[in-house]
Amino acid sequence: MGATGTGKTTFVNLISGSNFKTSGGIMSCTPAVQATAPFNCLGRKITLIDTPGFDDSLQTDGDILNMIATYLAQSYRNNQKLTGVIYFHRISDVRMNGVSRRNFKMFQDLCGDKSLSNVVIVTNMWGEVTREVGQARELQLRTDPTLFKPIFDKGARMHRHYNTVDSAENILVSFLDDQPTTLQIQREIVEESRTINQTAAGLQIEAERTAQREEQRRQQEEQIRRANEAAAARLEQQRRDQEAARIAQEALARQEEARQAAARQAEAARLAELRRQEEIRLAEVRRIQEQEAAARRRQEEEAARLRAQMEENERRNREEQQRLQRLLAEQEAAAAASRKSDWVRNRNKVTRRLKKIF
Ligand SMILES: Nc1nc2c(ncn2[C@@H]2O[C@H](COP(=O)(O)OP(=O)(O)O)[C@@H](O)[C@H]2O)c(=O)[nH]1
Ligand SMILES: [Mg+2]
Repeated sequence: MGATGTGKTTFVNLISGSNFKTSGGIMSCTPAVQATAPFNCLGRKITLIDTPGFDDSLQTDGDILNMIATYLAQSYRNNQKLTGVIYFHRISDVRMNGVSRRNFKMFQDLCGDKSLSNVVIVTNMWGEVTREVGQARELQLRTDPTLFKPIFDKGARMHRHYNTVDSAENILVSFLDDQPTTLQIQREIVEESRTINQTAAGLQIEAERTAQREEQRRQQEEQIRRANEAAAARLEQQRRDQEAARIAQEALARQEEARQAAARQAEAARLAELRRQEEIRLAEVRRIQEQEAAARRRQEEEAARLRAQMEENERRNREEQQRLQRLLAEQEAAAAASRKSDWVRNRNKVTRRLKKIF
């Protein structure tokens, strides 16, 4: 067992002479559990069982578990016990990534603690790293409690594989003294009559699915929350923009109002000035008219006074004339009685006076 691309099929082909398809890239090439034909090795008849990894590019973990579990359960029912289980790990991997950890977890759930003394962790691809780096990583895999240490503590072993038949044989040799074992999933399905989903591995997959769904739900909620926040922010921005536009509009309206008020004021001042000038002009006209009227009145009064004076003069003249006529008549009458010369003199005198008057 082991993650896709860790060299399981290559190992199986190398030691068994099989010709199972290996993968050259990220696509997995072991679509199903496949057993080699029994082959002779180290004086024993051996059958190797190759499995796909729990990170198949085409099948779900559930599908792969179904295949492996069904195969193992059937083997157990057929009384074909397993002598050893190999878990492959590339020493060239810089660290144990998520895929490797998930595969290892599934591997543990399939085996169970009781089979760990039949388990060998095989590290391969040693040619890809320097000896120092490889040794350091091997030590870490052996001693880090988050890596393989827990299963080593419970009886599992570790071997290097140098991609040679000798190296592969050495690994198989290490199983020669082991008693055949029953894996946990075989017990769970055959002896405890659990469905695959009820096995530890099945429950693990279900827990992962639930965690995935939970994570998806959380991400969706997060997306919705972000979208809502973005929408709220957009709305808030729109509201602010509208508010700014409203304030700007109000300011414009106030400016326009002030401009109109100033224009009205200026117009009112202009009209008031016009009115004032008109009033001044009218007052001037009135004053001139009054002056003219006064002059006319004075002229009329003067004319009346002159007329009255003339009338008075005429009246007086008439009276004087009458008086003089009377006097003349008296004198004429007296002349009859006085000297003619005197009368003549008097008459001449009166005549001169009359001429003066008229
Ligand atoms: N350098 C090196 N490459 C290997 C070794 N074993 C497998 N490979 C290569 O790793 C790739 C994946 O191998 P494969 O056996 O299909 O891996 P599986 O998916 O675990 O069965 C192939 O290109 C192999 O040629 C090894 O021991 N050393
Ligand atoms: Mg394979």
